[in-house]
Amino acid sequence: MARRFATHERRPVASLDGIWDFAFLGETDPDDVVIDQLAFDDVMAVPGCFDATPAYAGRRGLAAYRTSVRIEAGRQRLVFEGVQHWCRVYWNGERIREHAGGFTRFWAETEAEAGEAEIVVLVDNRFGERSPLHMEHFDWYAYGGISRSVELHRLDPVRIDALKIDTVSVTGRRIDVRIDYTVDESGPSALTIDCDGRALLAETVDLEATGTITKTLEIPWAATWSPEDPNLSTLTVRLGGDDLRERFGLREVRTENGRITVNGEPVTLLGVNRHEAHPQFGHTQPEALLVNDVQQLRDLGCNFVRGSHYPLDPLFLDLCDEAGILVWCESIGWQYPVEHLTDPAFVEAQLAHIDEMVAASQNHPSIILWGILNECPSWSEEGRPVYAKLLGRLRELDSTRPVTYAAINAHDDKCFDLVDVVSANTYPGWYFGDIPDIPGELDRIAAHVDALGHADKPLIISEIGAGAVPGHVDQLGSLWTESYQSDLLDTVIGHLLDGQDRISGLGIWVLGDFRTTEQRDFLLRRPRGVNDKGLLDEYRRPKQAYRAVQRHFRRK
Ligand code: ADA
Repeated sequence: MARRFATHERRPVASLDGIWDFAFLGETDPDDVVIDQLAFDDVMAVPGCFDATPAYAGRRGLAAYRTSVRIEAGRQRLVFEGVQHWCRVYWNGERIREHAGGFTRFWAETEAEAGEAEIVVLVDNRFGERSPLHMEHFDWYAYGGISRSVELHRLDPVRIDALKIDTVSVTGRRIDVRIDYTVDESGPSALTIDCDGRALLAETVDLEATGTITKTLEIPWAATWSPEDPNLSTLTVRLGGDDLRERFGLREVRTENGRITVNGEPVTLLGVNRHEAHPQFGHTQPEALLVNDVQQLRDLGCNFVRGSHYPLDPLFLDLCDEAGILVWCESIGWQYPVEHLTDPAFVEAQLAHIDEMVAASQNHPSIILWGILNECPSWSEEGRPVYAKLLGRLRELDSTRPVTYAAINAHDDKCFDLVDVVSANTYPGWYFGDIPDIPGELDRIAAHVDALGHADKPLIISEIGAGAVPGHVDQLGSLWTESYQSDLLDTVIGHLLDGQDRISGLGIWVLGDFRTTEQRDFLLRRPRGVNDKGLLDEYRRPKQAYRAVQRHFRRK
């Protein structure tokens, strides 16, 4: 897929992005589909979301995608960057993989003869058992389709499956490198590691059927990555006939004395939440749109973005690495009820999703925080073990970054002891109370967190905002006007930047408007079927609040 660097030089990789054959099968059960009898009567863009296109707008059901490709004999790996929400993959009619949950990379493998291969993917965007991570009443529209890029890799008998690069010491310019591999036959193999074109290591290693190689290496020439000066390095690993390149930055993230530090310097996070949604493309993010979003983040003066509420497009993360924008990367979740959290199938699906999220994103220096389960029952006794389990998995996979979750009600939360960073979503002046009370409410949250014994943990207001119908104004500045939203955010940021020093992070809800299904009661109702708390409308046109936020952020 389009990245800002080539991930392979030796391994043959073909992009399968383009126009695929398509059939919408509606209510059909995937188990009833006879693959060679499918009638493909339409076409669809890959990547793309079929239910964002005019012909299938808002449709839920099963869809079939088909393409074909000429291949050389050998082991083939189909790499999917994201399919919404469930899929089953066929290679020349043979079922080779199922996957549930969008927004993360997974792959399907097979041995194949040379010639033409037909790939069929059944894609289901319905809610139900097959898709335990999705719910109909998320406050965003869960689009369906092969929403991110697809590649075909031809594999060597030696395969590098993952590469993790961690900074051990910024001043000592030392990194830890972990290489996970699989081989067809164990035995000796050549390993070389280069960084920024300079040879770091060349040796022969004895490979088991599957294993991990770890090395601590020095890169004396490498410059430090920081938000102000985001220097990047590229590591190339070659093992047997395979290779893998990853980009990284030398930097350390810690939490100390109630602050997040990057390379020892306390940072104040000033930014926004961001959904990957567009009225015409759904969750698919054309490159031009990603560049647009990063430009607007910079123009606003943001140094921080929260990926709400699922893992972000890898290319967006590349652009954040380059721009020095700090990222909160979060696994999928939105107000799941207690019954979800106590369902073992749900917990297993969350764990698999977290594994995939970390595997795909762990080398981005911009990611400084891992998050889980937005606004879920961290207030309940039943929820607590699930929070402990998922946060524990994150720590196990990556001990170099702090972990957090956004609490729906900080005053009633039971899991703050499990995180490194306490994060609170709050909507004073919108769902509760008047604008003049906003500073008071922010101070009360901070005092409560401290009283619970967490004064040493950084505190972030991970969401705050108000709805504004684009273009709507009146003399009163009433609810849903652009001026109401703008005044509210002006009060919030004014207080956070000048009225207190306990809260050191802000994620405004939200960068851009987006389509939603949330329609429960009066205030939750979304005019135009859109969550319109954006500083931009859904086509990225600024509202009044954009300028108000920009004024504050830029002076910092
Ligand atoms: C919540 C939630 C967001 C969005 C927001 C709102 O706090 O985390 O996803 O739904 O409220 O607009 O009400």
